[in-house]
Amino acid sequence: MSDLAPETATRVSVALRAQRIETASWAYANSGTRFKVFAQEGVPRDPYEKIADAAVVHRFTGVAPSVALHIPWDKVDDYADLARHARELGVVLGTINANVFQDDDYKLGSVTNPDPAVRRKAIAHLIECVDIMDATGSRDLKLWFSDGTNYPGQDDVRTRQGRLADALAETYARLGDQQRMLLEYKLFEPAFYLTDVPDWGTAYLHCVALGDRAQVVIDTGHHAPGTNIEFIVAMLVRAGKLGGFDFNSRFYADDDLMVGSADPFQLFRIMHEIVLADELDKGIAFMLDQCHNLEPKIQAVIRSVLNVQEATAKALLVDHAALKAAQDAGDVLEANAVLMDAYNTDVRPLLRDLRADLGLDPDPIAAYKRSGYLEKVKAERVGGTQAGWGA
Ligand code: LRH
Ligand code: MN
Ligand code: MN
Repeated sequence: MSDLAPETATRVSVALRAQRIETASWAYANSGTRFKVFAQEGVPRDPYEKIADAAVVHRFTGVAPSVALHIPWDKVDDYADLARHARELGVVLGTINANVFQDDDYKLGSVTNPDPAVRRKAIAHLIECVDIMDATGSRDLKLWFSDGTNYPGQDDVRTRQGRLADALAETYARLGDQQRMLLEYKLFEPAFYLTDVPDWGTAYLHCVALGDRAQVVIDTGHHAPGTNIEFIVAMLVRAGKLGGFDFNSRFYADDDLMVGSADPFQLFRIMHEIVLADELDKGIAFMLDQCHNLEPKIQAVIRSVLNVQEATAKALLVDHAALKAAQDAGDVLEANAVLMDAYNTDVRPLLRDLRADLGLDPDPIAAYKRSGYLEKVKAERVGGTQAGWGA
């Protein structure tokens, strides 16, 4: 039992019940670094099996009912059938991620490539992804471009921005009324001198030019060390342009480690901005974008979902009235103490109660381990696939 006041526990539980965290198909497949992929036993051999693993995460956590796809990593003949398979397992297909970063043609860029034929190929893929969204019922198209240059003078900055804007506009025009475009930025990598969408300002400018259904996505691993990500959250929320998160943790660059593992306090600060703005259930997509190179994958995804849930619970415990009173009084230390009180609260008893109320095991990881699922798939699946990179 949690020792919070009953009204507080009820308020927090109601909000947590409504929270949705989307897992990523590629987290379940083999992945690695530029140097080595460590294959694991029992990993999915096709998109159908990735969705089966995602459904297991939802079964034990109760808050991860959708799974993002990455095209063409998750290419199938019949996407409506894949969506049916997901529904049968109790989940739905979520965000469609376009991959215009792996073909040889994209060496000098995809939608910003100097060659019009390559640009056409890339735009055709983006539009194909919207066709897939129609078949899967997905709301969001998430776009990350590896486009950039390695050397000063290699290509013209403004010309590339124009090509990018044209490609985004053509794709945006193809979206249905209920569909959104999420534009993801990343500081650097794989391009090292110039990246065409390196920061939230660039993404924001393109999204504003496109319209209401174009929104920025924040991948927590895509910033310089020391960046105040919660400030970016606040700015985008204020502008009505925060479409979602790709959650993960980093120490150095785009490490894609389990969210909340490197810096749980940062995750709390991010969720605090969301809760403070009352944006927890207003359409922002909370997605995981991680890979689990060393650790068992399904268990790691469960851990990640729980980490987001714990950070959210703590953010929901911040006493907003006390915070505002301290801020208005200019009481620096009291304002900080209000935040730290919430952060330092042990929310695990509350989460255990919540899960029991939902008919779930209070300890999802223990329940998953007891279920024998991993042993079963290790026996059944031979020759799992790689998510797509790191070979
Ligand atoms: C790029 C990125 C982007 C891709 C994913 C696999 O680093 O974060 O979201 O789609 O990784
Ligand atoms: Mn990402
Ligand atoms: Mn990334």
